[in-house]
Amino acid sequence: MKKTALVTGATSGIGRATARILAQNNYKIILCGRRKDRLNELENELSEFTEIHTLCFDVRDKKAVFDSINSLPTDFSTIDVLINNAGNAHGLEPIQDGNIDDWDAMIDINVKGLLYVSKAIIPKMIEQKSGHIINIGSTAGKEVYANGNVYCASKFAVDALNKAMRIDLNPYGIRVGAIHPGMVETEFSEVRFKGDSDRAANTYKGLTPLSAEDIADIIHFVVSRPYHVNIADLIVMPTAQASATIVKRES
Ligand code: NDP
Ligand code: 8X3
Repeated sequence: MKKTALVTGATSGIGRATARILAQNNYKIILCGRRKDRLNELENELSEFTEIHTLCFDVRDKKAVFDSINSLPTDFSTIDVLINNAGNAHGLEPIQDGNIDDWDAMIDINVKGLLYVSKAIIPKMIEQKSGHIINIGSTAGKEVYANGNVYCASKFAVDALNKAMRIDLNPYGIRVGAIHPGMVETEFSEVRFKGDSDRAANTYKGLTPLSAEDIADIIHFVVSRPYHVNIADLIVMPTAQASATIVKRES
């Protein structure tokens, strides 16, 4: 029987690439995001391969999260795989200059949003006595870097929640694991720098960053392991990156 995967942040970057690879590998997909036009576009594209359902909600909106997930039609209501991917960085300033709205956004989306979606789905997985949760963390959740402050804190929280979920859900046979990417060229830097494309492009100048497809490919590998195998924690960086701040760039 086909498995069903719910992907948050499916309208762009890592989430969209993951939805594509899973759709092409026989999963039914629930695509989530706020941009309805992009959800519709991707639904059209992927319907060639599999059954697709879209859910348009903001992960910060607790009620919308629960209403959306509870509205799933029966043929999509058994979620086998949850990809907790929606998230972003907002700003890159020293703590004393940080914008409080940016802080709220990162904590509300990357931490509380991930919790709301998980809380809406985990009881169903417990009932099913099966499920696989992939939390998208970051190297920023393993190592703090200058000006990363609140984004790093939000991803350290994802790292902690990933470990905590694995412990709490262990009695129910639910697999939980995190993937922590380094530099991946997506819309991430455009969002972080609020549409400043030059600054965004500079992030990846002189190196070959990871692509969204590189991470999606790994997510597909992780979710397609046999049931007794749980890849618990995986850090993936471009070859040019050795740590958050040590990056080899060609001039
Ligand atoms: P993108 O900006 O390309 O994609 C972010 C996705 O998150 C979009 O689909 C967006 O959809 C969704 N999203 C953002 N805010 C919300 C919200 N409030 N409610 C619902 N969905 C939301 O970035 P990436 O693909 O790079 O990022 C995906 C994940 O990977 C994030 O968690 C990020 O922190 C993590 N990551 C990224 C790295 C990178 O270098 N790119 C490295 C390490 C981790 P929409 O706007 O339609 O709602
Ligand atoms: C995204 C990677 O280096 O901007 O999580 O923190 S980084």
